[in-house]
Amino acid sequence: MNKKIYFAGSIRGGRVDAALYQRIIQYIKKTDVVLTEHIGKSNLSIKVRTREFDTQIYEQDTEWLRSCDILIAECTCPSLGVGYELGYAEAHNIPVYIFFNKNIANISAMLNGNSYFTVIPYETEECIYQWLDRILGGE
Ligand code: 6IA
Repeated sequence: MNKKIYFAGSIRGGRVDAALYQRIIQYIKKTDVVLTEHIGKSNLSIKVRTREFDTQIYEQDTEWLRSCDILIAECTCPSLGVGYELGYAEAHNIPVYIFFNKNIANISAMLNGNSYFTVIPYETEECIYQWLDRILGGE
């Protein structure tokens, strides 16, 4: 209960799964705190901004990463930013869970081959929620 969760999902990598991110965030929020609620917003701007604007995002996100209890990533839609966040979390000893829909995508060998990460291939969305119960329940 009340764990701080950093949810990672693609933004400039593509917003095809934005509605799924939103449902996952709402599910986590029933019991815990999501630091990155904006990831699920349907109207999130993916337009490239100034370097200064992106610096603020980087500083805020890495601060949240350092302070979170768990990183949960949905990686069906590949994203450079999410890949970076996964490595950053590993470097800071944050537990990392990576979901991807195995009927739609393959996962990078750099994630699947790293035993630090818990990689969870799923076929139905319901599987995600069953896993979240285990992860958040601390089993
Ligand atoms: O390379 P990507 O853009 O797909 O990287 C996505 C990941 O980087 C997400 O998991 C976020 O944590 C982080 N990220 C990328 N862009 C933003 C962002 N943009 N805001 C916060 N985190 C971001 C500005 C949106 C703003 C207009 C509300």
